[in-house]
Amino acid sequence: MPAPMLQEREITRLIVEEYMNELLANLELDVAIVGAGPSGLTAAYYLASEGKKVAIFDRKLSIGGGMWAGGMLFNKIVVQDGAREILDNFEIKYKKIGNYYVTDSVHAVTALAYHATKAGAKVFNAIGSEDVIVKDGRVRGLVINWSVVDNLPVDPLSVLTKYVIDATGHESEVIHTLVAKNNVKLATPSGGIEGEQSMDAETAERLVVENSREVYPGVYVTGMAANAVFGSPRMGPIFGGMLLSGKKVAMDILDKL
Ligand code: 48H
Repeated sequence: MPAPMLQEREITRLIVEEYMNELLANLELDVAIVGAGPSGLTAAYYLASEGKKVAIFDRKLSIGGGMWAGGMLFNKIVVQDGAREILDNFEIKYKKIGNYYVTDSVHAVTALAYHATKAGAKVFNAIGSEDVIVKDGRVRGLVINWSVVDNLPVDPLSVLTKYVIDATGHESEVIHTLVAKNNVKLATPSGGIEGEQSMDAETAERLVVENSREVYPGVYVTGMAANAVFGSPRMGPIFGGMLLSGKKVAMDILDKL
């Protein structure tokens, strides 16, 4: 009998071998991004486009964060004029209505993910970050674990990185863990986490770009996490700030690498 063209053992071997090769190749990074929402994907694209070694870890199986849902599950998003160039960089189609650009959220998420990964960023989905490595007053690595083991006593693994970006959205999880476990002072007015304020789209969109910066040696905040850490308002379903914020942290880190 001739050997079958498709062999289960070979399919399994290819998946295991290729995944492990990629994991091994990403144990030392230029930038580890936690969270594959709009800000994390945008930062990944601009960093990877300059040849930097970038991996994004998202604890969910599907990436895109809060962008899929548009506003209240109406899957459209609104972007302001200042971020139109970024829409164009990602080849995102939009409709211009007055000063606003309206696009489909599913189209926008898939375009961000396509261009970030095409530029060379590696997405590890279903892997969460549960801690960081801190040595000599600087974050130097990320502690990662399968998100499906959430309630099991499974020790994590770690990756070394020159920079970590907290792109975890409202929860700003990387910074919360950093502050909870270490006696650290952040580059915020109080030295701690200021906490997110109620909605004010105009102020929030302006401040989210300003707030997108290094908040402790080796860690940047971007997107909603930046406003949560620096005590600024939420903005509702306008997404230009997320894109501009991701680009801003990427450019700041590129200056240092
Ligand atoms: C791995 C993690 C972990 C972890 C979380 O929420 P996101 O979409 O984040 P942003 O900041 O890029 O975009 C925010 C936007 O979606 C939003 O919520 C807005 C504009 N709100 C305004 C308003 O008024 O409500 O994505 C964060 C991602 C998600 O995919 C999470 O699964 C992931 O981070 N994540 N991944 N390890 N510890 N924590």
